Amino acid sequence: MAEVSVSLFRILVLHGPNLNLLGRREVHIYGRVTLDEINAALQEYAAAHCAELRIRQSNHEGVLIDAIHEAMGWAEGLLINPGAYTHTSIALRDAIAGAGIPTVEVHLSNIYARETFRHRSWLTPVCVGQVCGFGWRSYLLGLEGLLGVLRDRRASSPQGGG
Ligand code: CA2
Repeated sequence: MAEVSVSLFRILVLHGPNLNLLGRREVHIYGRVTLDEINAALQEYAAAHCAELRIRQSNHEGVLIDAIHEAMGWAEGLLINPGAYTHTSIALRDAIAGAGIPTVEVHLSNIYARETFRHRSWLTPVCVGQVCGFGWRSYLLGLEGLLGVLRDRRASSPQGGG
């Protein structure tokens, strides 16, 4: 019988500063779901949708940038909640643009309904898209969108299925 091999979509998931505190502080803004619970939900979704995830959280800009560099050559997609670096980091934007990995930016809160300094993201222009305001579900919606984009790209590539 012929063997069918399905190659998994390799995705790096990055969580930025302070997101390790999720579920324990500021629950009125970010909810009661912990980062471990979000990661478990992402892994479950990935397993059901032909994706392999590597997940990291860091409170340090340079560590996040190094993780993006290290993902070049492995990751086909990047899902990132850059935390407050969204609004400050040209370095993170340059890393995403330079890596050339299709990237989706996610936020738990609706950043446009909050303080004006949160309304600007330096990263969105170099991302495929942004999802915000759906709490922990923003991550799953972002992953769904990212996988859809990667599937389309695979299908229309010369070696792809389309
Ligand atoms: O809504 C989001 O996901 C944000 O990326 C969260 C960032 C914030 O700076 C962005 O404007 C929007 C803050 C993450 C801090 O997370 C905490 C969680 C619990 C307790 C304290 C901080």
